[in-house]
Amino acid sequence: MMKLYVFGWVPDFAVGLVRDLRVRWALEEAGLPYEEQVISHEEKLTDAYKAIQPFGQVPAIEDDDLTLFESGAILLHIASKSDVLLPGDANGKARATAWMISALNSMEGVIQGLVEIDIFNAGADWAKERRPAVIERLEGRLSDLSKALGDKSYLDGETFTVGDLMMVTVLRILRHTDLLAKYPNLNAYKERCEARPAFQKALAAQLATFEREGELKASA
Ligand SMILES: N[C@@H](CCC(=O)N[C@@H](CS)C(=O)NCC(=O)O)C(=O)O
Repeated sequence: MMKLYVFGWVPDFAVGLVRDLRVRWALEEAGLPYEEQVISHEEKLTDAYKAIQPFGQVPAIEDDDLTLFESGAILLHIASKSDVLLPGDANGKARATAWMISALNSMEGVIQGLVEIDIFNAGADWAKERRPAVIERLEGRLSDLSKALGDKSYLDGETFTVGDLMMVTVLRILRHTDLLAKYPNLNAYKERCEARPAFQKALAAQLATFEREGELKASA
C-alpha cells in the first residue's frame, strides 16, 4: 500500500492547506488506498528523511520500490495508475498536464508571494510596500485564469482532471483574502471541485490526523 508522509501538526494558517492534501485527494479520486506516515518538524530535518524528500518537506510517498517527492510528480504518478485523473487520449493528457504545471508554475509562485507577505512577514515595512505590486500581478493571473476557464465546468472542458485538482489546491491558498470573489466563475469552479466527495474525504483525513496527533501529544 502507498505510504504518504504527512505532518502531525502545523500552524493554524496551514491546517487544511498542507500539500499532502493534493495527494490524498488524488488517491481518493483514483480509489487507491494509502497509509499515513506522520513525521515531526524535527524528523523532517534528518538525513534519513531528506533521503526521501531532499528539502525536508511534505508530501513524499513510498510506493513499492519507488520513493517520490514533489506534489506534481506524485500526482502524475497516481494519475498514471488510474484512468480517472487524466483523459485517455494523448492530447487530452498533455493539456491536463499543462494545466497542472501552470497551477504550480504560473499560479502558485505568485500566490506564495502574497503568503510570504500576509502570513510570514505580516507587519514588516518591506511587506507593506511590496503588497500592492504583488496583488496587481496576482490579479492579472487570476483574471487570465478566469478568462481561460470561461463558462466551462473545468479547465479543459467538461471533464475533471489532475490539472483541476492541482489548480484548486493552489487557489485555496488564497482563503485568507477575498480575491477570488472578484472572479465568480473561478470561485464557483473552486467550490464545484471542493464539493467532490474525494476532496471532502481527503480534507477530513488531513484534519483527522491533526486532531489525533494533537490529542496524542496532549495525553503524553
Ligand atoms: N514544491 C513542493 C512544496 C512542498 C511544501 O511546500 N511543503 C510544505 C507543507 S505545505 C512543507 O513541508 N513545509 C515545511 C518546510 O518547508 O519546512 C511540493 O509541491 O511538494
